[in-house]
Amino acid sequence: MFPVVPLPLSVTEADGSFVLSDATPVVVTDPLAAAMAHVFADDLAVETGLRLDVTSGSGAVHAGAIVCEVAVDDPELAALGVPQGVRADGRAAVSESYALAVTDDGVRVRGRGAEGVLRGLTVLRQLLVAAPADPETGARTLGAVRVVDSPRYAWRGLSFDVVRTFHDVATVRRVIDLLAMHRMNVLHLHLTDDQGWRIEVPARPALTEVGARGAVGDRRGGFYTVEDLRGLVRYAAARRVAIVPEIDVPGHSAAMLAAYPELLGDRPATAGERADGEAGQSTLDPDLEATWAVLSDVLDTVVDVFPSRYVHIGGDEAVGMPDDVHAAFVTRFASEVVARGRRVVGWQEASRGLLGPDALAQHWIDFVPTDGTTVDRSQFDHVDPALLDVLVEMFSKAPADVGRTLDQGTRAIVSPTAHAYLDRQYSAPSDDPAQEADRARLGLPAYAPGTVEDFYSWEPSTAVHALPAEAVAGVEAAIWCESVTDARDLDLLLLPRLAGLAERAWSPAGASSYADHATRVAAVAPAWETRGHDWFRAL
Ligand code: TNX
Repeated sequence: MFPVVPLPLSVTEADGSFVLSDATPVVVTDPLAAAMAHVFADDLAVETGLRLDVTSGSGAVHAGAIVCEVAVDDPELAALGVPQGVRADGRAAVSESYALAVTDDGVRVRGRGAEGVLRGLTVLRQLLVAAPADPETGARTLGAVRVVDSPRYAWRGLSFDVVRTFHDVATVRRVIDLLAMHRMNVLHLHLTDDQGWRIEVPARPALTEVGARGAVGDRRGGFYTVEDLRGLVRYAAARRVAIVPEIDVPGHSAAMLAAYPELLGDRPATAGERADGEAGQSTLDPDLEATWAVLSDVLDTVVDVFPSRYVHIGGDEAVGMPDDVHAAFVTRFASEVVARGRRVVGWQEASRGLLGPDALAQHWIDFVPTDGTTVDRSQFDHVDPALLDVLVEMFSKAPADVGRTLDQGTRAIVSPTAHAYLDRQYSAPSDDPAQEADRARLGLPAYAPGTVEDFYSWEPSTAVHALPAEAVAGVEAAIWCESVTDARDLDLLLLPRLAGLAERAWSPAGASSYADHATRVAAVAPAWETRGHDWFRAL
């Protein structure tokens, strides 16, 4: 068992070993790799207690060290080919490739880009967490091994709802740490929704003064200042995680409408923040220029704060909005993003507007029949009957989104709810009886409960009906927080299933069985625990 998640592309174990101690230096031959080495040394100290010094040096022999090099033209790494899809930060998709060698002489990490060095060092961390430690010195013995690795998909993300429950900056950092630990590279921040507006927009203080007050139920509201967000962007970038900000319009916009009630125009809908967690029925009026004036200020802040190549425009569940009005809204908002030099991501419903070949559509709706038969209404038992007709009508249109996506040359991020929505209840008990109460509480009751394996044993290239493998640009999990009240709840839904998702996105199809994956997850979980994360004990 190789104690690493996701499983690397190629692992060759050999004879020999290397003992790593506080005296082992990390030698970097490239200034770009130095930042990566510092992040590694800090994380390693947290997870193992080992404190390593980072020094710069040449690529020559450094016996007894961890040598980090960037090797853009390395033939072995070049031969690995190109990961599928796009990088959210616009960097070359190949640059996460790396080779890691542990021999009797030391450790060598060669990345095709600086991020390859980081990914390789992250694998080294997991090996060290699992390696036997000398009880006196803390030194750890690594078996000789050679790893050559590259991700399957270039975009490996998590969509994180910070609206239904407001998560503070420290919690967001911890989520970034978890993503980086599992070699994921996108944090999609769902910053706006019916129950709250979470991004400060200096030109429009009402958005947060009014729109950020609430959350679901009586949970406290909150928002991130521009400085908070800049700090998170830096923190994530140091771990080669891109933050993709989402402004979710024209539906899910009740918090924005609470701040600017006049933007509702004459739509037949209810304004005001919804505290109950259901999708609001209020949508923005696209005929009002004031709508676009506010959104223009919002996007100016978004592109100022987030360097990400992509901006997520939402576009989902515009309950009650006529199709043509929704499509025209998405088209115009998307063009506003493009006018600011960025590319567009939208939920799959956004494909009903004009997105084009540079954009991505995030396909998630997997609970409607694709054969033209009617939607099973019983699965929406929990929904307010007054809303049900409108929801069923809306979801009935979802199967046609695939054709609309492909016809425009738009590629897809796949997030099918059955395999990627982490706010799904656990169907099997935890090994820890104390977690049974959590199991009953956590996850949306609207979804059928799922196993941990459901998040591992699926195939992204065929998961969306009628979507061809080559149209898949990436894989994203999602954690919606209607049922999540605090950071511990968040942990229990993220872990261990995020690890399954991460491996699905990184490792080749069929590279490992679920049983082997589960054993490896158990081997990496001590690092979660050392970092203070609880996790749902069901592997
Ligand atoms: C649907 S997924 C939504 C969210 C909810 C989620 C609950 C999507 C694009 N919209 O507003 O939180 O279901 O799983």
